[in-house]
Amino acid sequence: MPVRALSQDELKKQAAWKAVEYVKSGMRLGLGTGSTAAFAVERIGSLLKDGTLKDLVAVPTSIRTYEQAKSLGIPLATLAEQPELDLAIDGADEVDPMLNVVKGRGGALLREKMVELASDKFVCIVDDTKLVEGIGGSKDAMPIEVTQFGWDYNLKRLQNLPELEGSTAKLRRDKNGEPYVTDNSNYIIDCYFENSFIKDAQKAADVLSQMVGVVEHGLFLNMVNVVIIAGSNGVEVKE
Ligand code: ABF
Repeated sequence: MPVRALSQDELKKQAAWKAVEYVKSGMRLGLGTGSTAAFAVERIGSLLKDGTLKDLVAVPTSIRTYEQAKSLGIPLATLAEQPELDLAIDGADEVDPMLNVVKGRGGALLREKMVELASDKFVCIVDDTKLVEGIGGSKDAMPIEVTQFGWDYNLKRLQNLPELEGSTAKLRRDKNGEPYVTDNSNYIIDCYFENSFIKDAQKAADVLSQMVGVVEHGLFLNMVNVVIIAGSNGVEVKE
C-alpha cells in the first residue's frame, strides 16, 4: 500500500508532541504562539488533564495563547510572577543552519523574545518548510515591531538601512487594509529579502536594537537550544 504523505499540520503536530517530551511535572513553562505551538499547548493541556503532568505553571507569549491555555486549564502566570522559566516551546518562521531563527510573522515577537530569554531552555518546533540556507531565504517577512508614533519615519529609516540592504520594508496591514496592531499596541514593519539573504544578521540585530522606536525585531540569534524538525522522513532533533 502506498504510504500517505503527511500534511503540514500533521508534521507540525509531530514536532510539537516531540517537544512536549521535554516537559516534566513541576516545570515553569513558556508557551509559544502560532499553529505549531498551538499543538504543543493542546498536548500539554491534555497531559495535565489525564494526570501525566502535574504542577505546571506557564507564561503565554500572546493573548491568543493565553486564551487557548486558559481554556485547557493550564495554570498561568505573568513574567513578573515567574521571571525564571525552565523551558519554552515555540515555532519559528525560518531556521538557518546555525539554528538562528526568524520569528514574528504571527505578530507575537516581542512577548516571545521576552519569555524565551527568560527560559533556561528554548525548544523551537518546525516542519521542514521552515529550513533556510540563510536568514531571509524564505523570501517572506523578517518582522520588526515599531511604535505607532513615528512608524513612517522608522519605515523610511529601515528602507535605507545598510544592514538590511537587499530588502524591501513595508508596513504590515490587516485584512481590512488597516495597520496590523500587535498585542502591545504597536505596528509591524515587514522586511522582505526577495533576491538575497541578510548579509550579517548579528550586525543587523545590533543596529535594530539601538533604533529608537523599534521595539523589537524578529531576529532570534543564539537563542535556540534545541530545534525539532518534522519532515517526510521523520522527526529530527538538533541541539
Ligand atoms: C510563532 O508563530 C512565531 O514567532 C512565528 O511567527 C509563527 C510560526 O507560526 P506557525 O507555527 O503557524 O508556522 O512561533
